[in-house]
Amino acid sequence: MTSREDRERYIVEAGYNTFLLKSKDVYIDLLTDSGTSAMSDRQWAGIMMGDEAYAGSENFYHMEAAIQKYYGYKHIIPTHQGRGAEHLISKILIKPGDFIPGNMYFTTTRLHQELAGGTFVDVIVDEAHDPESTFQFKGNIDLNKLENLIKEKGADKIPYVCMATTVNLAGGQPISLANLRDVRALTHKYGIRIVHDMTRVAENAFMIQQFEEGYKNKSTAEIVREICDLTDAATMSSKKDALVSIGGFLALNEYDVYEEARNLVVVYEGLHTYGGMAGRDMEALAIGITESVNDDHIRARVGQVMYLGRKLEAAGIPIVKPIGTHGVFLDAKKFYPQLTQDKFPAQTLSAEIYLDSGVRSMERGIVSAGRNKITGDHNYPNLELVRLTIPRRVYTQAHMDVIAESIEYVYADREDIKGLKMTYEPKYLRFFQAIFEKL
Ligand code: P71
Repeated sequence: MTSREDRERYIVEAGYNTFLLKSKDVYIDLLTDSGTSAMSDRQWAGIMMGDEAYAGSENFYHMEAAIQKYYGYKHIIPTHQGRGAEHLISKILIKPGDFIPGNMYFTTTRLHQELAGGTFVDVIVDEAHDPESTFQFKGNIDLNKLENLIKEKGADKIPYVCMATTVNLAGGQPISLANLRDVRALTHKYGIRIVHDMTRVAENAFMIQQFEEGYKNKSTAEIVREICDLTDAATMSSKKDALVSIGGFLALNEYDVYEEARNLVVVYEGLHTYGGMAGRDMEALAIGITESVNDDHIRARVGQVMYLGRKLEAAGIPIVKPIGTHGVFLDAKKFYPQLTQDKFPAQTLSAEIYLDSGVRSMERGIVSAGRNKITGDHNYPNLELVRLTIPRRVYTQAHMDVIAESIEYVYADREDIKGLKMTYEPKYLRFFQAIFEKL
């Protein structure tokens, strides 16, 4: 624990950017659920069985078998984490001038699409951009937006649709299977692939089980498989759903694309049987995948997020509705209506929460959205959010109570807040390293 006085110093030294705080100065760490979950006794036992051979490690085959069994994809390329897989698939499938529709952007995903010469186009349903809308499947793709784009640009300019389960920047919102089946039918009609960002697929499957008609008697594992079977390829950051500290993969059903990826991975990541992962980490992943689709685990995981969300809702704090699966997202525009978006309301709020209690959160608003690659202006996203992200199997309900109490204090003190100005801005993914000063 730290004192308020300590934290005043630390946040200035970190340039009001929670990415730049030292972890030792953080009390409850809600920056991300990425690589921060606790591994089980079985996973730690698996770590001891690492086969660190350069080529053909036994652990690779265990990981490959788990992916094929639970997710059903045919060919697997390990990568150091999700963005390694995004890099490879973007390089292989995107030509300069192409368009990549997706259910809302993700920072690293869109950047790799742009670096490959493509342009990301958001085709998520309008409800996803409205924090007040209680529509249950805000991750859904708007079929009219997608078909209009295909007609306007031509199917040959669209190498794939990028479909995420769940949608991180919308607030951890799920897609429904009914919607995915419609997207599948439409993309078949035009001969377009679906590439699945399956980073939080088990959490999405759980929401389908709870809220989509016809799924309450299906297991999370069965629903996960049904989602994957409707897609052609997948990128995975195993650091989330799959309960490991590091790792990812690219999964493919088309042999030709696999062959190219298997060749390219040796340039950027490592040999195709380790791709940047240690043998022991591939073993932990094989076991983590099995645990991630366990119904009791996923109910407890999402249940804890819901617990925090309901508490904040009951206290009248403006949050994104419905409550998502990996965190609770605070609506910074409503929290600080006095701040225009260029005063970085969400960045300001995440700093104020840290100052109050040492709870670390993440900005997901104008700083994360970056600049328009043609005009150079800030992108002004409708969603200006602070994410309180819950790591899996780490914190107790008592921690959730402390977090809620702190947010209530910060909310009570909201009136005097003046916002921030950015004094240093890196070229890529600026939110990681940008520096701010108090206005
Ligand atoms: C999260 C992260 C980690 C992160 C990444 C970028 C900025 C801040 C934090 C990573 C994801 C993700 C989705 C849906 C791909 C990646 C990249 N999320 N897709 O939420 O959520 O995976 O980090 O393993 O490279 O904190 P990677």
